[in-house]
Formats: sequence, C-alpha cells, structure tokens
Amino acid sequence: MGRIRHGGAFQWSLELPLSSTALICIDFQKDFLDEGGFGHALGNDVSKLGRECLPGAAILLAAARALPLAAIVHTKEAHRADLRDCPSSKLNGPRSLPAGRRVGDVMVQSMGRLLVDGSPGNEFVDAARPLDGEKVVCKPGKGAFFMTGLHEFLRERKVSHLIVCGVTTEVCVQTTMREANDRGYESVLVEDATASYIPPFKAAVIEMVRSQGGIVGYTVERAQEVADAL
Ligand code: C5J
Repeated sequence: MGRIRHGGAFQWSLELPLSSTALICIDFQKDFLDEGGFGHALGNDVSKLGRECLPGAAILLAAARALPLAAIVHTKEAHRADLRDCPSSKLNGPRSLPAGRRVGDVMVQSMGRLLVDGSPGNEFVDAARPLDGEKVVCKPGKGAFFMTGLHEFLRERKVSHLIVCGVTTEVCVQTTMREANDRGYESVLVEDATASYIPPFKAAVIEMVRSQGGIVGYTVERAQEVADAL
C-alpha cells in the first residue's frame, strides 16, 4: 500500500493499494510527440512536449515495473486503415489541418498515415515503449474507455486506482480521467509526466481535476513522489 500526501491548498492523502492500482500511459506516440505526426499537422510546436513529460513517465514506468502494479496500460490513438472507426466529426475536422490534411493522410513519408494503426508515426516513442506483457489499448477517441474494453480489462484485475500520465493533458488525458471518474476509479494525474502544446491548458486541467475537493481526481506534482510512495 502506498500513500501520497499533498500539503498544498487542496490537502489530501491517497492510499494506493498496489494490487489494485494500474499505471495508465496515454498516447505517448510519435503522432503527438514528433514532427510529421498528427499534433504537428494540427499546427502545434511539438518540440517541447517529450522533454516535459517523458522523464516523469520513465520514473513511473520503472516504479510500476519493479513492484509490479496490478497492470500497466499504454493507450494509442489509432484508427483502422479504412477509417471506419473514425467518426465524421473527427475526419472532417478540425479544419485547421494545413493543406486540407486529415486523419489518414500523409504529412511526412517516414511517418506514414496520420493516426492510422501500423504507420511508423502511430507507434510509441522509444522512451515510453511498452514491454511484453503490458496492455496496449488502441482507442479511436479521446477517452481510453470509449470502444476499447479497458473497463472490462481493469475490472477483471480488480483495479480501483489509476496513476495517469500522458499527452495531451487537456484532450486525451483529461477525457480519460473524467471517464474513469464516472466508472468509479480513483485517479491521480502526475503533473511532470503529462504535457500539452498549450501550457495554460495544462495548468487549467490540473486546477479543474482537483477543484471542489477533487471533483475528477487527484494531482501530484512529481513522478518521483509517486515512485517514493509506492
Ligand atoms: C489529441 C490526444 N490531442 N492524445 N489526442 O487529439 O490528446
């Protein structure tokens, strides 16, 4: 049993029962962290994202693997080659993609098709690559629970608590935490293991998650605090 305490304005103490706690790593993919991927095609500066959150993610992964925790889950935002799992709202928007590009198009040859499973750019970055035996969840949406079977996977392993990291904070990470909260999981977002292209959005999500006594979940500043507590 690990326990994380937070002595800031929002004071809390969270027990992390090791046998029912999972680490969820959200979308540490080249499509979001590297040039020529989906995040870059949306017009974002992708150069800082990995530097900000991958060292923290590495600390969490090392701690989770050493214990081990009940499960380590890696999600990928990944569509089928024929895009039949891509809703029209996502295929036809956002309309800010340069040169009229959209999911399934190619921006840079070496990365392959944007957000399509099996494309080189859809793979995990080396620093957060899953090991054998760790669960990989392909998700067509922002939330890791939508059309994935993740809830069933976690329930089978009696998981009740989630340690959450990944990109981007205000899109797939926040959506997943809200989905998790609705399904009864206690989750803690690790601030130095998540990142956004738009820093004020990351700061806002951290506030939102822990506001009103932790309406969505908990937040902790440093991955090392979690590793030390486990
Ligand atoms: C986005 C994500 N930003 N992984 N996906 O479209 O946050």
